Amino acid sequence: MKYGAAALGAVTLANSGLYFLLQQATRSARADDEEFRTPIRFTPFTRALPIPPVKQPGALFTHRCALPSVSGLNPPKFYTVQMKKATAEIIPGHPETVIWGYDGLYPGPTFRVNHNEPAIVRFSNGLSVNTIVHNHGGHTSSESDGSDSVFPSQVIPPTQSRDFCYGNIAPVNPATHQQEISDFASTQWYHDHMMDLTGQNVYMGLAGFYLLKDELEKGLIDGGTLPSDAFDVPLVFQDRVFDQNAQLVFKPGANEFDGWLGDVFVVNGKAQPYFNVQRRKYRFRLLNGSNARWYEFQLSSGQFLQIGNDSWLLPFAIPRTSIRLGLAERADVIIDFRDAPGEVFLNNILEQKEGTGPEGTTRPGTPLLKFIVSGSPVSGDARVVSGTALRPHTPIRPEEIVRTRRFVFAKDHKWVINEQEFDPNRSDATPKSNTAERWILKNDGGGWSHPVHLHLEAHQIQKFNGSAPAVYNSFKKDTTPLGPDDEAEVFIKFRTFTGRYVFHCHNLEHEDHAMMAAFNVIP
Ligand SMILES: [Cu+2]
Repeated sequence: MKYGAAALGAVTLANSGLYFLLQQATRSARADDEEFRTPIRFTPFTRALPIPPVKQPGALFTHRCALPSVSGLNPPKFYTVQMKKATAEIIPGHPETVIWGYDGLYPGPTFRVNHNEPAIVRFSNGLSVNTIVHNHGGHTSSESDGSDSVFPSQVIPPTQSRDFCYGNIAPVNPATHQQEISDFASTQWYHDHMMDLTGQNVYMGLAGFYLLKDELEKGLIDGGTLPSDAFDVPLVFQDRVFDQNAQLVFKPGANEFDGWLGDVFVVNGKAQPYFNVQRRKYRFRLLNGSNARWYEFQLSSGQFLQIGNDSWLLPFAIPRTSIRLGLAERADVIIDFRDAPGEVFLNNILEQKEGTGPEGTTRPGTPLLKFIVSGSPVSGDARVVSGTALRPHTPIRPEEIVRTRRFVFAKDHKWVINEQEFDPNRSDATPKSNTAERWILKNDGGGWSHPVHLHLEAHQIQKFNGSAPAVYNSFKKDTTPLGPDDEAEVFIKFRTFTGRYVFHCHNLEHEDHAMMAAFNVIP
């Protein structure tokens, strides 16, 4: 017994559905412990990859959302999403797994929305726990950002609903009052962000894609540079543990909240699925939606052509042999199957035995997804190749910086930033609207890895451990992964909205315990 009942007693758990699992926990939850291995065996690549349905707008309703005051906004579209329990077949042959899903789906439905077309989404909570929704990578007003409990009025108690207002705009340049189209986002994802419960709520299934498109991206697609929506596939990668009844097991307190790892690899809610593809280029939005597991993706044949990083298209397409994603990071990639063999595996070559962070790489690694390639190469395929121009990048320049702040991520008795636990009533930074700042993000080491996510705005990595970042990381990011002792210097500009937001480690167990801080953008 490495950790006994005392440690487990500290678990914040407002939900009875998982309580019986906690009662079973009497030992450390290291991923290599026999007790926490899924006892169910299955044959991988026997189930098709699920593609989450596209969320359809519905009838308009009375709301209290304040739409952003920018010119050119179209009338909003209205959506209603019900959070509820359902059963799903995650492991082949076991349709009885209880999940918590947006619209009862795991992952949730995919939003596909357009620039200047606001989405007003009414989220109703049919679960027995508090929830709140964050649209990750979104440029969203403070009232609708879902920045944890810094806005208690956005918390959705059971049986209640709240409206979230997504402007689907780019940040506004204060000099011209025009939107900065260079900063318009593509690949966001929405997920739960409820203080103390985020790890549990996301693990149980509360996550989905939120994909945006503007005139520039539409031009790239309609003009034949990028694949059309039919060949644009979101892929969320997660790891899960199941008990003998195929129910999800979540016991983060058993390993001192280092981070909860699973031993079953799940893509779009299915354990190790296959995907039938034509001989053409596909666009995939790779998302690390795990609680604590990092991935490094590599193909068994061929390579990736990266066209986007986190939410934003890159200025030009960059070939990548492998792509590492920390928690919540995304990579928007093209895979070209025209000359591929009949089977291509997407492998995870990163080893990780503890929730603290990843270890070394191993090849060929673990196959997560099998592509079955058939037919003849299509004609008139998407033209994107290495170096193809995509979205222009407007850098934040050093002469714009008005202030430097330093944030140290470390472990005290809890996970802390600058030696303080999260307090939703405290603002740890008060940047002025329409100014840019330099933030130093430092991991104080100890063997832990912390992917740091800043809400509201993209940031630009200037230096990573004193050097220029890799080219694919040198434009816009919303999450910067820090390994042990790493230090990133980032520039961030605060535009369009004032008010309170959070930044935090995106290892969800670290975030819940309590590696998060609030900033308040002041006029
Ligand atoms: Cu962390």
